[in-house]
Amino acid sequence: MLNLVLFGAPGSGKGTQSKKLIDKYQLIHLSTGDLLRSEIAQGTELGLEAKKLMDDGKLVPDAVVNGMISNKLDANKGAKGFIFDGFPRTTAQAEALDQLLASKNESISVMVKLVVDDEELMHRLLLRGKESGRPDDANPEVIKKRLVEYHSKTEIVGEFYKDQNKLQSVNGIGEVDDVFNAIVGVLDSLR
Ligand code: B4P
Repeated sequence: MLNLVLFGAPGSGKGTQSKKLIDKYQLIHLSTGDLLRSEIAQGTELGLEAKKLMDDGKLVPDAVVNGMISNKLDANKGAKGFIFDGFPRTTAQAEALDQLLASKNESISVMVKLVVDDEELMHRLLLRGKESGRPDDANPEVIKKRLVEYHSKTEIVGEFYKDQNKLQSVNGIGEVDDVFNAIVGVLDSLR
């Protein structure tokens, strides 16, 4: 199985690259952001709680996202592998994911970190906010909060995988296809 953690700050291109990677490697895409937005669209209790936090640029509680991922792993038995997009975002989530996969005799193959500076991230997210109307992308103050959350709680997750010799960094600035080819280079070197 190929189990990829696609990692990076908000707007670093995780969702963009995931779409291309699932086509090439036939992996199941698990985006906690997409799963949460689907709960919001359905108006579930979980969605209503998550919306308040997301609109304010904050992370959703670990137990909520861990539960969603566990359900999705169970629902996709026999998959060739998974792309974890936007998950794990805290060390507690990374530990929970390791335990979940170990219980299925699986593990993370690699974490690919998309490296993009904050100025470029702000520019991309404001642009997406104008085009998509996503509430968390519309307001520069909320984007700033998301970047603070990333630097204070999420960036350290890279160390968790570095300690396992699984962290690979890729330049996330440049043409989408060039970033994609760099990720493919990392994944193909694992085979
Ligand atoms: P996510 O949905 O994960 O979204 P994201 O981090 O904002 O975006 P992503 O990195 O996928 O960017 P994209 O490719 O779309 O999270 C949203 C919120 O959900 C979080 O703030 C949090 O509240 C909550 N949440 C999600 N997971 C959680 C978890 N595990 N724990 C707790 N809370 C959680 O790219 C962005 C833009 O850049 C696009 O417009 C794209 O076109 C553009 N772009 C991409 N690549 C480019 C390139 N190479 N050059 C120029 N532009 C590029």
